[in-house]
Amino acid sequence: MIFRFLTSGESHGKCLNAVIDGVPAGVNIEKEYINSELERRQIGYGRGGRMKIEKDSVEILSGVRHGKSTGAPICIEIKNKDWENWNITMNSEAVEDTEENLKLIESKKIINVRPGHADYAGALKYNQKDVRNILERSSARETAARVAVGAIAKSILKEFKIEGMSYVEQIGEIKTTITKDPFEIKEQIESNDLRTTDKKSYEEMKKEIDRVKETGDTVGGCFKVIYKNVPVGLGSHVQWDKKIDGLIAQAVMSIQAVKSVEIGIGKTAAETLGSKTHDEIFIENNRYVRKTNNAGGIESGITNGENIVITAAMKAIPTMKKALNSIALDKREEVQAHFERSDTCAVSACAVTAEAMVAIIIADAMMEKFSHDSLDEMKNNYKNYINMIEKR
Ligand code: EPS
Repeated sequence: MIFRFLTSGESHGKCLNAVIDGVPAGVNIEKEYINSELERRQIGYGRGGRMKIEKDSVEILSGVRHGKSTGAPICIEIKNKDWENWNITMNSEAVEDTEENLKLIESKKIINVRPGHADYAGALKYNQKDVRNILERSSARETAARVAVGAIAKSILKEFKIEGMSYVEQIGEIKTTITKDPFEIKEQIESNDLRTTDKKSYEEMKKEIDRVKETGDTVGGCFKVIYKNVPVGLGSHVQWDKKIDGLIAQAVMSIQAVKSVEIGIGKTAAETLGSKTHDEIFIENNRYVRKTNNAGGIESGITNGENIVITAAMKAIPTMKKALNSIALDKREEVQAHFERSDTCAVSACAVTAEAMVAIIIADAMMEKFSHDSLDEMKNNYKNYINMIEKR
């Protein structure tokens, strides 16, 4: 990968960070734009009390000068406002062992693992007595850093008019279907706090979240991510690790609580005959056109110029008031799983994170194909390539 990044930070730690390497010199990197993306992730009917505390905002610490990338690694930081309530429990240094401090730290210790979370396997793998040491990093709070990184990837894509969007397609069993080009209703999607497509679905989904919340349960759902104006020829058929569908699937599946990722018609392909699966090619006004996009813009691991269409499913969050049967680690006792403040539903936030992850994969593939030292060089190479393929 050329566009590489790592994140660090705990859910109730001081901050989240990311170091991003490979961004070409000369890209406009605007703090306001990154913050607007962070805000999109924070909105969401069904989110818990934490979102009322946080107002995510990024600090750019390196790699950007007067609003433009220099080609050097970019370091970003997002402060956790909730840190002020956790600075004793989560401090990186030893805290004074007063009775009050010890009592507080003990009260935040977790041994009752939550089925479905990283708690059990993580505590065993890292040999941790306090499951908080696993919970803090496995928390989806980390996705704020990914969205900030995704905003930087999107800033590169903007230069090539590549545009993405996402929407919530399903909450629990409530589904929405759209017949229109989703880009045409982008504003409508962005203007409701579930990021879904129409008023009727919105009201039904909201009702479902309220109902689930009342019972102390949680609910998941499905979302779509779509990118348009992606050129033909990103990714490759020649090696397994160059196939862009595989890279996208890994990137989206890596988001906390995502359980499936489909491209194009996805698993429906199993029951669809070849004649109805593959997108036929025609010539209209001297251009190659397709009337369907069942492939979701990718054939044999290479983008084919159609919209990239991804559907992913997010499971219901495993932190539940209606606690599940579980065990207390090291005590070998059956107990009720741990509960602390959490979200009832975070599908709309997950969709924004997935949009960011896909932007990262597409930006990386663009840089691999068109070089990445400077934006100017990248643009020249892009132009030459487009001229070349337009003659075919
Ligand atoms: C999360 C639990 C909740 C969420 C959090 C993810 O946090 P808390 O335990 O502090 O209430 O709100 O999500 C975020 C903080 C965020 O920014 O998305 C979890 O356990 O994954």
